[in-house]
Amino acid sequence: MATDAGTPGTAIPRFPDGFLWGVSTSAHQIEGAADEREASVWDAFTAEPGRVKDGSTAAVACDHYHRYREDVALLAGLGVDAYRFSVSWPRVNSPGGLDFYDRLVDELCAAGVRPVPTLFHWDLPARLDWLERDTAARFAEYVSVVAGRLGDRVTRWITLNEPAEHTLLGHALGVHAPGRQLLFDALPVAHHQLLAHGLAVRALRAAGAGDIGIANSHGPIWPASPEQADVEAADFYDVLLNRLFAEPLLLGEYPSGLGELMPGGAAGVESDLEIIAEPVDWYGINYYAPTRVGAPQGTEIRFGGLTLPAELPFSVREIEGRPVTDFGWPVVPEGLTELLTGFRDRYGERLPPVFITENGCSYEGLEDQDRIAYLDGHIRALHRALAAGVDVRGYFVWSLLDNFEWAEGYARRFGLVHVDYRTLVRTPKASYAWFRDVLRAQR
Ligand code: IFM
Repeated sequence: MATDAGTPGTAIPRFPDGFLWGVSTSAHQIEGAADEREASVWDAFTAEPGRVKDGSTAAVACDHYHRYREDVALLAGLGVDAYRFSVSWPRVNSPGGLDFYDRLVDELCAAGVRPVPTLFHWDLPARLDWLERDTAARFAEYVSVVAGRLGDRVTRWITLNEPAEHTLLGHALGVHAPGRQLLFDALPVAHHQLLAHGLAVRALRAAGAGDIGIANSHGPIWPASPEQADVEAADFYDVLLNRLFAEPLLLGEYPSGLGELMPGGAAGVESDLEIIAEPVDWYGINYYAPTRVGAPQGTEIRFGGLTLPAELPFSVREIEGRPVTDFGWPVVPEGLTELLTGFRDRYGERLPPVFITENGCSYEGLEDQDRIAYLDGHIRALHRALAAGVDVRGYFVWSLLDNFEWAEGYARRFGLVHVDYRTLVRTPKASYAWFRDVLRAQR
């Protein structure tokens, strides 16, 4: 399939020397071995009937905990420079938990794959709560422990994964763990995660670590029409998804009006913002698709597997005329160029070098030509952003393996490698061979 960002089959343009190519996963989605760690909020959530569409849990998932050597061999075969995985806080709290990451990091280093751990990817220990400010301090303590153990071999760190989605899906809409439907009362969860990020940056630096970033989810927001009401609703959504999580970090301030809604009010969060804006070495962006937003329509909205309540001050509309993934997400490669050039224009010198820490799509099948077309189009779109002067240093595909896709269970397959959840056999898909060849051609 040809996309307007390029044609699969023609060579992908050359990226600069030193550009980092990788793949991503997260602990809860692949590790399994749930009985060998303390409980996370996701264990409690998935145990509740109806929370996960296929009724599944991540108790076994891909059993990566026991099969990590096989998975590292898959990474080596793919030829990636780096592997982004996450460290499970509940596992680190459990006997032998850190030993696992020690072994994984050793195995990666021996295979010539650089480990890039994310320190929080949604699997909060069940006894903690992001509504509590103290969780940020607990996070920094945990980060110090992990850095103390792995810091001799890990040179690049990611503090948090997608605090926006964790706030929105987990605490505002209740479709992810811990399942709260607080709508705008979920804002303290955003603030406490951002504070946790800043404290973690300080803890990592104190442990001698450099090269620190975050993986934030971002996308262009398209107004449903040029009508003022649609444009205003789109701007508001842009604040919630993009600016609320970028600006405290990059500018040391909340978008206008939001500081007042945070715990302690605008004056109360001022000193926290100094911590949150602790400089990072690079900025990670997870990109999947743009969102088209219009004025509220007074009815529930079904969108990408979500049901959004009618009382929200915006409505999410379909992007028409585009292919969609199995998840129903539109395939819009040029949205990545738009996002990156838009960020560069908006934040200028304040934007550090960027890494795309996630990009990918869910499709069934081993002959996954649709995934190849998606990745091909997005890698070309990324190259266009580079050519337009955006300082992008790396790109990670989501995901190495098919895995537990949160509230969707095992129904959505994002992997370059197929996993048979009955036998746990891994089978590289056509996209694995394609990405391997792309990487070879870049060497
Ligand atoms: O699987 C998720 C991942 O955990 C966070 N980013 C989006 C992916 C696809 O939904």
